[in-house]
Amino acid sequence: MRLFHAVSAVQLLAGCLVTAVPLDSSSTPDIDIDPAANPIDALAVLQQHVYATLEQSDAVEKRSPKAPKGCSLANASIRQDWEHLSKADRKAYIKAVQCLRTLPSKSDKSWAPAARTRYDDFVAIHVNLTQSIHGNGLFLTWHRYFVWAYEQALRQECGYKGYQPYWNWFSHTDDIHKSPVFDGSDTSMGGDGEFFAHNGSLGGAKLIAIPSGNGGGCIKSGPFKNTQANIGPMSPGMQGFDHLAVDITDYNPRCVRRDLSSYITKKWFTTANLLNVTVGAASKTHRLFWTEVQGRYPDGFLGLHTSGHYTMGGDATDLYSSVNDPAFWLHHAMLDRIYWIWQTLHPLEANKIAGTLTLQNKPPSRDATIDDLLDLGVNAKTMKIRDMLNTLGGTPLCYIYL
Ligand SMILES: *[C@@H]1O[C@H](CO)[C@@H](O)[C@H](O)[C@H]1NC(C)=O
Ligand SMILES: *[C@@H]1O[C@H](CO)[C@@H](O)[C@H](O)[C@H]1NC(C)=O
Ligand SMILES: *[C@@H]1O[C@H](CO)[C@@H](O)[C@H](O)[C@H]1NC(C)=O
Ligand SMILES: *[C@@H]1O[C@H](CO)[C@@H](O)[C@H](O)[C@H]1NC(C)=O
Ligand SMILES: [Cu+2]
Repeated sequence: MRLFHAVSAVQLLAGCLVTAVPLDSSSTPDIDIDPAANPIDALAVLQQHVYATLEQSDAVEKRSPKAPKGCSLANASIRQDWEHLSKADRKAYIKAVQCLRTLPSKSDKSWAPAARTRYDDFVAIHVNLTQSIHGNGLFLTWHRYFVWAYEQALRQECGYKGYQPYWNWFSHTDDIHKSPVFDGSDTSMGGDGEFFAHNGSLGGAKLIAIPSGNGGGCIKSGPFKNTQANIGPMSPGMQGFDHLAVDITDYNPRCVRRDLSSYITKKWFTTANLLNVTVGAASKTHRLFWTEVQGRYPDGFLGLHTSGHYTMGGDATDLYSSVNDPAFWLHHAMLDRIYWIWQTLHPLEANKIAGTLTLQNKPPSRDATIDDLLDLGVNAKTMKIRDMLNTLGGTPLCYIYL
């Protein structure tokens, strides 16, 4: 059965039968995973626990149904690992993304004159709101809604029949060039950039130096070879960009650049980091989870989220306009998956949020509440954080990860 394709290896590895996590448990769930396990296997064990927990809560809900919410485990859409999609399904996704990068923009021309395509509409709102959707209490739910709205646009405006796939960060960490997401084949999201001599990247508020890889220039192979960006870059972490854009009024057509980094994947996409945020010390409260996933830059720790951006390198290292890289969405779906795994395993913390309304609380602002609004501009109607806390909430979210 497809759901548990890794089941036998995983059960051996876990050394125990997978049982559902008690629903009223807020403390660290009792999941015993060998810290020496391969991170892909560790993640598969976590996934099984999550699925068992969801089945259990689904059963509880069926016994004492409240108001119908229009979404259940049985009819939720399923977001899958890029590697588990058939080649035909990958091509269908790629085709829809290329369609969005061709359709005309719907944004107000006086607000975002640099936005030319429907894809740019997503880049533009992200750039415009950068200071209020990162390093704060909106970060996880705003990006969850952002990915959802993009998935809707692919389906409704570009005829895509599937759902948003994710890039499993823990796969091909020894050599990211071998990942089916980045191998440059016609079923990838494009390969590395052309070689461009540069002096690495500075990540994590410019505190963490990352060595150059073998790229740095335009994506050189695959369906997104030389693909065009129109907005940004404003603040790239990679060195060597000649023109920096001011804002979304600054039309800057150019190719999307990459510098794939196995240095990052080997260093940070590890079992220890995965387990810490899902079942370990950093999983105990929402605040701990959120801060650990974002990174502890002064400690030299890039965190899972920023590591994904710096694995791609190039345009994806720009806090403002990283959306230009078409693999942005596969990365953010993976981040959302980790959030979903953590939420399911920590039900008493799952609906909490942490952080203020401003980036690293600069300038200082009040704490975010779950009634704060998530603005996606022309891409979707404004919703509250509370509507984005449950991927099976049905208003409008109704999906799980596999
Ligand atoms: C999904 O399942 C729920 C609960 O059984 C039901 O109320 C809802 O109508 C279903 N939604 C769709 C779109 O089938
Ligand atoms: C964002 O848009 C508002 C208008 O809606 C504008 O005043 C502001 O300067 C923009 N900021 C950036 C960084 O684009
Ligand atoms: C290259 O980057 C490193 C690390 O940030 C820095 O120490 C060095 O001065 C840089 N060299 C040049 C030539 O810019
Ligand atoms: C786990 O996360 C905690 C909380 O942020 C941190 O102090 C600790 O160093 C992390 N452990 C590992 C092994 O990374
Ligand atoms: Cu972002």
